[in-house]
Amino acid sequence: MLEQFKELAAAYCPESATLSRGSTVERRLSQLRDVFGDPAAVDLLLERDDPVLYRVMAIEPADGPGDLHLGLGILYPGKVGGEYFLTKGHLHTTREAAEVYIGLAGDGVMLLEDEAGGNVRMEPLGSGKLVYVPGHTAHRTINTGSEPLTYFGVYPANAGHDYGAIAERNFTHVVIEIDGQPTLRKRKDVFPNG
Ligand code: S6P
Ligand code: ZN
Repeated sequence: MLEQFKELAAAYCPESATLSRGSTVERRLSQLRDVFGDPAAVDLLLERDDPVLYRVMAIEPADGPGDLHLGLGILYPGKVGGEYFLTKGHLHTTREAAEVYIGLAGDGVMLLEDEAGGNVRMEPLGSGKLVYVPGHTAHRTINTGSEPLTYFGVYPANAGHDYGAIAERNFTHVVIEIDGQPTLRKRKDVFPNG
């Protein structure tokens, strides 16, 4: 596990915010079209370009279910339809599995929403910031700055990712810029049709 962590850290180049090796998942704007509140604004942007919004390099643990799983995320800056670039967001398949996010560089927030949708909050994630994601909590990363936001996610090896629930109903809140500040708002107040 320690060797794997070192391998992951060594593959990350802070200057270029890229990964030199490893299995990397890449998500482009077109793959998140319906995640954003204004898909028409996404389509307009897609006429010109389909940028990579984020990359995740994951290290699978070799030591079984008691081990930890590591993900290194790089979320690029940008906006579409008034929303910052963001990740799809997910719950863990093993709902009680928690996660710790360790911010490495950039500025951003995490949107946390318990499974029932009753407890919603936004927590800062950026260089030197830590975010604890309890079990049963949907989580999405949002880049609110002008540089790539990079972070480690550390979670139980048996956590798994459930994207289905979020794809069906999305988060109930969005983070948009108001008076220059990332601000949490109810989705239906910002995107009545979204
Ligand atoms: C995994 C961890 C992160 C995310 C990454 C991308 O549990 O939370 O590594 O995978 O932020 O987000 P998403 O929602 O597309 O997996
Ligand atoms: Zn997670």
